[in-house]
Amino acid sequence: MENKTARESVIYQIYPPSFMDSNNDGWGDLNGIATRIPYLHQLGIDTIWLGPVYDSPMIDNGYDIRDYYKIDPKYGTMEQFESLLEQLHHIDMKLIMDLVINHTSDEHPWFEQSRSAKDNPYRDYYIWRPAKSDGTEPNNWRSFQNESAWTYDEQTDEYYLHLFDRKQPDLNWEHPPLRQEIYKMIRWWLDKGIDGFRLDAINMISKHPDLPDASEDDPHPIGQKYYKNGPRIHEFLQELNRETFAHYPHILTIGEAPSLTMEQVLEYTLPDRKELNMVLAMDMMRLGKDPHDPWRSADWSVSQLKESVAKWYEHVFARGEYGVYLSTHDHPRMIPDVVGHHEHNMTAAKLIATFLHLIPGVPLVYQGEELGLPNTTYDRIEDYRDQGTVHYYEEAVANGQSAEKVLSGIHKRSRDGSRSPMLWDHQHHNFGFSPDEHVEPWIPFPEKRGLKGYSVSEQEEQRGSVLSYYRHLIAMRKQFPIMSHGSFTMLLKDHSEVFAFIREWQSQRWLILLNFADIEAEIDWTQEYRVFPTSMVKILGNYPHTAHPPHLEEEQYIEDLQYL
Ligand code: TEU
Repeated sequence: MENKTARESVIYQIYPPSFMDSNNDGWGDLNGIATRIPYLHQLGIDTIWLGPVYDSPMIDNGYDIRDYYKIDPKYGTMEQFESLLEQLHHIDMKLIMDLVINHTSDEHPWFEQSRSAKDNPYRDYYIWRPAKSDGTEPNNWRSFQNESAWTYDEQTDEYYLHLFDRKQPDLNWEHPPLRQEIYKMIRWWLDKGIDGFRLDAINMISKHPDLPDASEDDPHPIGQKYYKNGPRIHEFLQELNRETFAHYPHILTIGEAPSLTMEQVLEYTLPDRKELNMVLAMDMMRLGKDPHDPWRSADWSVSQLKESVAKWYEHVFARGEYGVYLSTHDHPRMIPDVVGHHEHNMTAAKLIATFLHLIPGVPLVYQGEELGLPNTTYDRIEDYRDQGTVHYYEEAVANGQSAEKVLSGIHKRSRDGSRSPMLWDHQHHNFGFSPDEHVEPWIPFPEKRGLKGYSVSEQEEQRGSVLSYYRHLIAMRKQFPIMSHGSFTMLLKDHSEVFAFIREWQSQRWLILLNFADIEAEIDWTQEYRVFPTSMVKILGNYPHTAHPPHLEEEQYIEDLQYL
């Protein structure tokens, strides 16, 4: 995709199990998504990133693929997929799919072959090693679930590597026939006319060939320095690009590649390197997380957020693309972490929305964020669905920690926090998630009484809702290129609560002031204010009745913005 178009887009992430169910099984599906196209259209987004909908045993909600060429029956059929794609294209919306090629499900036929015998032709599609001479695992790497990254398989008396769950064995990219199979599959999807991919865990596909032991003091998960951005990663990505993406010039490829230095970001994204169009700026999501223990929260400050935004801008913006986001299906929703001390969630939701859409980078909106949904917490472990969460709970309780304490960590950090179903219609018992309102969704809704005002139906009716604010911000991006192309200058660098900056583009100059504290902020303008010598016009704010051009009522004013 050309840079200009990529940079101007707003991407919306659909997490398929939780978006919309059309057939009353409590599980989101493709036809459900199709019924919500008008909603997506009105929101104004131009690209959908659809989570994995391939055939899968669903131990990781589809990130464990059994058949790349088939739609999972829980989601529907290939015909339904094609119809959805066609309907989206009809209104000029793009669809990118999740591409999970670091691993498959252990139920993928390749793995079934691979594990059956050492001399099976598929053996080297995966990474097998014998035990060390002392009988222990081939090395001390830990998986993202914080177990050993190796599982022993009796059939051939060897271990296979899995960076994620034991039911997600890692593919062996060192093996050329595997790579060719992957390229074939990617071309097959691109030939269907999809508009690109979000590449899952893509910087982990090249492992250090010796698979060495790591230091036990390394950040979680131990071993990552030997497989993140490994020795052959760029060779693999350039080959992948040459064999697939290069033949489809209008597609968009977004890499999920955690823990990159800025130099590494450029290696993945500089156009002349011919690898990916952009990567996701993930380090902001690490704020508030203890690097050694994913279940512990850490203190974070607005200054860290400033550093991260400035760093990406300075090193990448002029030369490559990157995506910015506030939450995904892997992270708790950001509001409690970032602005938990705010009394008014909806105001806070608009604050972080303004942040997301006004900082440099392509914004990715995760479903429900446009409603200001808070993070979901459950009081009983039985209500959690994420494997990693359940493993952690069982292990911690078995090690003598109190269930209450473990749950309180889970409340802050579990991936399920952002996975409860969309709230479409408050008049239905199940918020319109399934047509039959008595159907229970696969994961419970949060406590009902806390949800007043959050549904689409309520926010459609309510002037000044978070939903209307998102619609507005997204429409503004189309109208004002400054939001995608403008330069960025940080102001008030040392202020501990206020995030202030200027964007400039051609003759426009915007000042963005974000107060992350829930009290009024003191600002010394003597230096910064001088760049705005003439009168300023307020064009957007998250408090309804603060200053705006005095001759206009708020409502008229918001409408008039269209014509600014
Ligand atoms: O996540 C990969 C990833 O990089 C993880 O670090 C992620 O941040 C972690 O799971 C958070 O706890 C991707 C998908 O987004 C995730 O849903 C999958 O479980 C994972 O890959 C395996 O496919």
